[in-house]
Amino acid sequence: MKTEITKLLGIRYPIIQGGMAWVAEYHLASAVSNAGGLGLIGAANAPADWVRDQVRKMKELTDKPFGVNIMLMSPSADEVAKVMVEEKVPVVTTGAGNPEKYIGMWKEAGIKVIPVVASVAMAKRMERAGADAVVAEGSEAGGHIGETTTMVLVPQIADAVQIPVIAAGGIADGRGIAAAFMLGAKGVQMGTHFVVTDECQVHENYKERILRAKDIDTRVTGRSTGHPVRALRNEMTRRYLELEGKGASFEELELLTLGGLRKAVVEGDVKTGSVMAGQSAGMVKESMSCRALIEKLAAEAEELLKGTKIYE
Ligand code: TUI
Repeated sequence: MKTEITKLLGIRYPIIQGGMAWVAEYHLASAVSNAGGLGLIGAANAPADWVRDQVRKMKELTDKPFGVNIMLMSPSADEVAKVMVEEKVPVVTTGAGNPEKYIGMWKEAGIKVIPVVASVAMAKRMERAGADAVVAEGSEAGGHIGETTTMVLVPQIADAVQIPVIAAGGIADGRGIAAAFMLGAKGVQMGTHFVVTDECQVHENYKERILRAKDIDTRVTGRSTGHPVRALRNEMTRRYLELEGKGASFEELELLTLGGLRKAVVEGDVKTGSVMAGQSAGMVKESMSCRALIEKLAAEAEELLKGTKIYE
């Protein structure tokens, strides 16, 4: 499955594992990289030393390319950005903001830079700033999201920039990958399906919720505060949306979500915690190893794309 993305990143399959907060640590990321995809460590709100330690553990477990996702709203983003250079991380992806001020420093260090964007304007801006590729993340995705769905975002971004586009949001099987390529993507990023893999360290309750989720089981909280976040519906989303509907303040709403992701991932509190997941949760029916998942996805997509001119 050779594409511009496999060539750019030096990986076998054009499949990237999302750098999910609290979920994407070195056990998961190294399994994905060893299986021929690109594993990402999610720096989220973690301090720089935690990220450095994760990167070093990653290097012990794989000699394949890997990356770190930097969540730009994090108070430690500046420090984590420097760790990328010091530890010679091969690939950096960014989310939830504009990484422009770091791109020069990363490019100088030979790092491949791939911002996650949710609009055409941001994709063009990232290309001008020197990004090597962009992840076009549609609003089917889990966690912090934009407004536009993958189906319409990916082709518009693919038309607007010369750099390769990686599609994300709503992709959980080979059909989704084939569709993304038809829309102009050269690779895909997936989060939700990787949460239920054997190597992913999240609490069993979290995996269970994803495996049992139906098509209509996600909710988006925080649209009124400007921080829309998609998660599986539960007591927390129900109370949040009720309060949000009554015009509650940002502070009042924050109390409900603060630490909610950690509570769900680490403690397995899937009732009052935040079980972030994408709409593709309804398509995720089975746990398996990262290698089995990646090989299954690649085989399905290849079968569908046979005879097209997608691969180089
Ligand atoms: O970042 C994500 N997904 C995330 S981050 C996260 S941690 C968190 N937890 C609780 C509340 C808030 C965050 C959980 N999930 N995806 C990448 C992504 N980036 N989606 C959308 C964007 C984005 C949005 C605006 C990228 C750029 C952007 O630009 C704004 C600007 O500065 O113009």
